[in-house]
Amino acid sequence: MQTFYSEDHRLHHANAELNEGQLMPCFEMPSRADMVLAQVKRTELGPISAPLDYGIEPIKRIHDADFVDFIQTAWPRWSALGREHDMLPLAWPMRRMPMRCPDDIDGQLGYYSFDAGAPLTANSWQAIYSSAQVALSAQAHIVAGAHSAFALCRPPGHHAGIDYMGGYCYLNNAAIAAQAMLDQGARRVAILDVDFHHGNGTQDMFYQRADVLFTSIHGDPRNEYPCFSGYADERGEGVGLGYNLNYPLPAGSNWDAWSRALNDALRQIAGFGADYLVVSLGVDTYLADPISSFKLDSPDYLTMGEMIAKLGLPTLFVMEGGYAVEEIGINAVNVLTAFDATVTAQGEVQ
Ligand code: SP5
Ligand code: ZN
Repeated sequence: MQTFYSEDHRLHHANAELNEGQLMPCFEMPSRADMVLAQVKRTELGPISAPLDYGIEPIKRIHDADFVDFIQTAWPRWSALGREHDMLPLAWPMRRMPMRCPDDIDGQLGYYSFDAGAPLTANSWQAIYSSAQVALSAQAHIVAGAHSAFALCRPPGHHAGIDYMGGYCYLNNAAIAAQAMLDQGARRVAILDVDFHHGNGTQDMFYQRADVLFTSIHGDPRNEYPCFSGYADERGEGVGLGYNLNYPLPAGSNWDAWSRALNDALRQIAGFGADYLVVSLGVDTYLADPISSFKLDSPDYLTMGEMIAKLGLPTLFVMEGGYAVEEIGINAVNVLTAFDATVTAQGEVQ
């Protein structure tokens, strides 16, 4: 399996995030991608390529243009005010307030985010943009005929919606890739989000559409971030009704419970008739993850890769969360090596 990766991810390294009422060092840090890349090399998963530049258009196919312009230009506006520390929002529009975009940078930060979990720094935009290009490049590899590809994206993307960032996410790499597949002739794309957190941003993108089936297995929003979406009764709207499938699971869920949800999601995906599968690959379901509460162990990720491979679909893996830095590489690459081994054993085209 070919990996796509950009060194630019290092340009995004924020100082602090708010967790349990305290500012603490960001869990989403550059060493995460380093650990995954090191494990890709160690297991000889396949070649590693730098991304090509597909420009801003494929990003604006799925994100609101004003939102993208805002992230791109936010830092110069911030630093012009003499501010040199990370950008964090201050206030958010709330129930019964008018949804009007203010002029002020602090107001706009709130308008274009849903939490304080997506700080922007001086060079974040370059990292964010390159992360999206990594997903687009891996996607192009699959559209050109490869059976699989791994987009080692950082920062991650699945919490970013049409016009908002949050949860360490700015541009929704998986959604951008899925849309690019459709724009090149795919009729249907399925997305399987296995990150511990609900992929609220990806759900937002495709909620009213029937050409993308979104499935997500995650911590129950009654107890877990992102707190306000991910319930099982969020099933899509209009023509999209029935094409959004959430599997909220209780804290402490182990492989038994988790894999039952996966089996069901895979059955739904098989019946959907997708041309491609995009996997939002978060490994924060791991038992030692510092911000999550599932109990998957490293060998479970092998079984996960095997089960996904049995769908027989050309599959794009997009890196999302995972904060047990020591094990993130082992767990993510376990999914990929087991996927490859299963495909080979089945005698499919590689
Ligand atoms: C991409 C990704 O995995 N983003 C995750 C962002 C999570 N940010 C908030 C973490 C809060 C952890 N504490 C929650 C305890 C819930 N009761
Ligand atoms: Zn996550």
